[in-house]
Amino acid sequence: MKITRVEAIPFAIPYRKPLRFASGEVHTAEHVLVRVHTDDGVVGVAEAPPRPFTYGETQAGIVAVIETLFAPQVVGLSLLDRETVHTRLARTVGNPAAKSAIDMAIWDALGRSLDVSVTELLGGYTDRMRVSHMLGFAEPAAMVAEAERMRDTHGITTFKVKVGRRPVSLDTAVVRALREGLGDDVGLYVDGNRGWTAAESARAMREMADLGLLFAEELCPADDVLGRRWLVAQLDVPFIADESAVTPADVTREILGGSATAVSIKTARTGFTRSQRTHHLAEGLGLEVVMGNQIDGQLGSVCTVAFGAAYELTSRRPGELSNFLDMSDDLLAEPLCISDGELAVRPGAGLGADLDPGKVRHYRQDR
Ligand code: MUC
Ligand code: MG
Repeated sequence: MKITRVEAIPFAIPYRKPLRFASGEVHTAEHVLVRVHTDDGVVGVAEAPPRPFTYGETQAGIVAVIETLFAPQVVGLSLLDRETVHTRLARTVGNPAAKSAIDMAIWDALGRSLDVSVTELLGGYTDRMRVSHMLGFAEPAAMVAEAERMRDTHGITTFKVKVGRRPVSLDTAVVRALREGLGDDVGLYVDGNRGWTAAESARAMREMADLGLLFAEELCPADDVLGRRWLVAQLDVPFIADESAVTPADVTREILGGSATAVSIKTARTGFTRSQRTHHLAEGLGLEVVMGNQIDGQLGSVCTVAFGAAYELTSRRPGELSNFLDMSDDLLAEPLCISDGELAVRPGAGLGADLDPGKVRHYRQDR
């Protein structure tokens, strides 16, 4: 179970339609495939999605930091040395997606070595999650049509609506159209990706007060410290910290400071080892948790559901597991399938996600 090699392979797969939101847009999944090899011939896999507009990472930067800094720090360790890996990688600041992909590929390799699933290794609470779909910016009619398609094709009945445009009525009109078009049985929440001021956020939430929202997420920047506390204090729904709370220390700071009342866990940026810490912290503090989506491909979504299904708290709310549906293709040999509004944990050891070697060859960008 000794780690002998860590590969970082850049690949690019276009989206059928771009995802647009207040802090950026994504047209192509320019991710990095990470493979951790052991001396027994086991290979663990995970993917790192760079999000330069949120965390400063780029595809080339992820490859470089893994090859030059992180791989040499983990080669020679055992798959069981996950805390040592975590401590060594934590010596370098930032680089959340690069660190997380290494961590998750190690857990995958460990599960494969022991012939148990990652979900069982983590906690084994259940084997599936309900799915929430993230709707990017578009005209109201197009967003309602997309939500209806997701409901009718995949049984999805919870939607996270991207907001944060100006004037705020652009977005409040969309949320109203979704509620009127889809009825009271669907769950709706909004994510501003820091696009509004605190005052704009408060106005928008007042305009949407009759729409039965489940949550509000990152409507304004956490760095507007007093404005954000003022906003969160007046809301009657949980306010989710997403990009403002990457580490457990960030979560503690945001929650105790009154700048959020719930937390998004994204395995793409905290892997499994750190996501466990955030989960335990959230449980101890009594926080709502949503398993978030960093615009993950299928492999990333496999990781999210593997973690989310492992605990009662993370599987209580629908997880954001469906945006890979907008990609034109993927690397998995057996594609993921969302049906009746649920995504099941992959059967098999580790993450249970085998890659199609032909697709890896086709989409990789380094040869
Ligand atoms: C989200 O929840 O904010 C947008 C940017 C990112 O990093 O994740 C997405 C979704
Ligand atoms: Mg968010």
